[in-house]
Amino acid sequence: MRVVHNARHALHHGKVEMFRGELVPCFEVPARVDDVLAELERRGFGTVEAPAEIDDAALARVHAPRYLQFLAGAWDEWVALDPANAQRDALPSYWPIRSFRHDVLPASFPARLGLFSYDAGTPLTAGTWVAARAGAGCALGAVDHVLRGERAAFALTRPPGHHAGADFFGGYCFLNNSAIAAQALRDAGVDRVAVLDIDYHHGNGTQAIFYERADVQFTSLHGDPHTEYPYYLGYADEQGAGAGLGFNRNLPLARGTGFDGWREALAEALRGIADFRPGALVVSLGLDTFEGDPISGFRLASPDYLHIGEDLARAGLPTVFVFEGGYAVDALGVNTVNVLDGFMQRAG
Ligand code: SP5
Ligand code: ZN
Repeated sequence: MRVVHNARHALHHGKVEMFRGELVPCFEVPARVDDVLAELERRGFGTVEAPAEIDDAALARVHAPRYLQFLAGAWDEWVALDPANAQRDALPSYWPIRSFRHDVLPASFPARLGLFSYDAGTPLTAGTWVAARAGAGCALGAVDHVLRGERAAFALTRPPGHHAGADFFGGYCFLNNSAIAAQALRDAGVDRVAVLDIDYHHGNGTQAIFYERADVQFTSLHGDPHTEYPYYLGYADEQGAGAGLGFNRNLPLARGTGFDGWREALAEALRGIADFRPGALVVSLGLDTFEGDPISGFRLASPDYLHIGEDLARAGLPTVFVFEGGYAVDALGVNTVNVLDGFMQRAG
């Protein structure tokens, strides 16, 4: 399988995230991607390559211009507030929730930081924009391979993307790589694109981006938002709106779910995808469903990921895999490559 790897991913390295009143070390660290790359090499799996230079127009097909402009200049604005900020991550502390205005763009940088975000767990750092932009390039590169007839391709990048909406960051995500991939497939002439999100956390950003559209179907398997992040989206009754009604599907599962229950939900998701008759599949590949994940609650074991790959291959669709979450760094390489390996074994 072709692997498009973002060599600039480590330019994004947050120090801390806010958790229960404390700043704790980030879970989303550069070692994650390095571990996957090492396992790809160890198993001689795939052809690893760098992405081509990115066309920013592909970002603007998914993200709001004022949000992209903000991200591109955010670090410089943060340091301009106080030169000492160069040593600190930028974390928001104000949010314009219900009754506040979203149309006004305040001059204050901290005010705009909050306007364009939804949690205090997603540090913006000196290299965030460069890393995220190159990461979107990986998603586009993987799309190109599939458009040229490859059975599948893998965008290996961080920061992840599926929590990022059209104009907000959060959940360690800034640019929605899976949404950018799905939109690029549509723009290249694929009539219907399915996005399947198997990260532990609901892909609220991807859902929101495509919620009113019938040309991109979104399906997500995730921890029940009643108890799991991102809490405010991902419930089973969210089925799409307007033209998109019927093209959004959430399959929330209880914390503690093991592979048997999870796999049944996957089968159900794949039946809905088959009914949609898509021309391509984008998989938001989170590995935080693993039993050893430090921030999640499912109980999948490393060999289960081979079966996930096999089940996905049986859908018979040109497939773009996009790397999302997964924080048990030592097992992340094995689990990720198991999915890809199981897929290729079954895909032939
Ligand atoms: C892409 C992705 O997987 N984003 C997940 C963002 C989750 N952010 C909230 C994390 C809460 C951390 N909880 C720490 C529990 C320590 N026992
Ligand atoms: Zn996740």
